Amino acid sequence: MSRLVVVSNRVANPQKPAAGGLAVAVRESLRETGGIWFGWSGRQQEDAPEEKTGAKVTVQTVGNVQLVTADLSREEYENYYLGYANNVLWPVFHYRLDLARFDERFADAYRRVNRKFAHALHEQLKPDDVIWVHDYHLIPLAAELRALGCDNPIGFFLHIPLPPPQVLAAIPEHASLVQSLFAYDLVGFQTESDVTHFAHYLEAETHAERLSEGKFRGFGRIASVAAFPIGIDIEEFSKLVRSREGMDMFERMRKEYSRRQLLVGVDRLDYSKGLPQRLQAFRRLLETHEENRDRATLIQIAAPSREALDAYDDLRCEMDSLCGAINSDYGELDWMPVRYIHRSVARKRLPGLYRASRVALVTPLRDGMNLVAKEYLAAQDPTDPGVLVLSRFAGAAEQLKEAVLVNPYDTQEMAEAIQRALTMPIEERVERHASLMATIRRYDVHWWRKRFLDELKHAVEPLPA
Ligand code: ADQ
Repeated sequence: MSRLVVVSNRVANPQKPAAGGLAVAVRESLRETGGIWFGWSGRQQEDAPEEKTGAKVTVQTVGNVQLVTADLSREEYENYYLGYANNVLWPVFHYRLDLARFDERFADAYRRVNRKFAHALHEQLKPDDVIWVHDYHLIPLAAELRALGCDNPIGFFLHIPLPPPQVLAAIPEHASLVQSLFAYDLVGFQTESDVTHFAHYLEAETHAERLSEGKFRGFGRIASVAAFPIGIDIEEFSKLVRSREGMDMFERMRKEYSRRQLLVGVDRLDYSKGLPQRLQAFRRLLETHEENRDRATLIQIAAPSREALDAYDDLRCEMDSLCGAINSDYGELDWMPVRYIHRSVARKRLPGLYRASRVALVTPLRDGMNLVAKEYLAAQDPTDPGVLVLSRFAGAAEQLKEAVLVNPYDTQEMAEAIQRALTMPIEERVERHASLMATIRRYDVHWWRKRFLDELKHAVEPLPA
């Protein structure tokens, strides 16, 4: 069996419990075949001229897996990571052209770091390795590897949305970004609408030709393209629900909020997650459905994220003031409508919190998939489940049709949807939950990994004559 080489921005120890879909899938695939997990070490070195060309690489062996990490210089961290990845690709791919900062130095650093990573990785490769590259930080990696003579199968999976051509084309380097995707044998997106955006881009902006459903010839290569909606590890999550810590947390929350109805939101503090819009809708709910006063409590956990960027700082201030205003306008001596926690919460505490919550608010303005939506469903008691209120603009909405779908930009609609979720009869809750569970069970993280790697194998088979 071929060795698997996974490349992602950050690397995690495969023997430690994994947080999130990517880490679970990677850990499992690597354990099975052995291999390499390559990425940024998370460290910044003082700028040094020799680091402009070669990467300082650290290799750590964990079982049959080698964790290979490379440092960034301070300049690379600023221009590649903060600059191009998080000030250009992240906002534009989430349709936020207003937040993008186009700067030639960012684009230059992006290419340079991808080239440097390709050199460092190339030295570690064996001829029959299968390479799986993840996410927007590393789009040109395969092109750089091909330039070094690498002809291994290489697949790419984009965890975030791909915007429509008119938005993508605002990036000054859009043509070379898309061209570099053709260096992969397989390009995977989260949803069918991302695949459609890609196909429309090719039609509008390139001479690439569609050979068959999901197969394109362009720039001298053939690339397969398909949607692989990422899932969660249902078994692992159910174990967390039943664990002592999971049950303790659930009991504690249930006791604490026995007179109340609990709503929950769990996100990274990111402008794509629609947090201010969610709070406005919750405020509207209290305004227009007075029976929820002194009764509904929203616990919003927002893990700090990318704090070095101004847009995130602005969001933090906005959230502080929105939560403060709701609590001071509606709070009572013994009831605060919003409990806002600007910290990350240990993963093992999430299932109990989810299970104790009658409603989950997963209302991003744009999201590649959103795993919190799936985790919330997996944590419910199937005989008395809570209700998922889900943004129609989360990738997950393509699969989770029985959730209460909302437009997060429409405050009134969202307030009414929350009210509907809070008052939904048990029969309807049970029915919706059962269908949603069938979907996330079928399309779990194991399905995702296997389907991607199987498709990658097929993608490199020669076309019939
Ligand atoms: P993220 O934007 O990070 O991921 P998401 O999928 O919701 O978004 O979350 C990933 C994981 O982080 C989940 O397992 C969740 O439990 C955990 N998490 C989130 N907020 C947390 C908090 N405050 N405290 C503790 N844990 C928290 C990107 C894309 C998504 C895509 C994933 C996977 O933006 O659209 O679903 O990758 O492909």
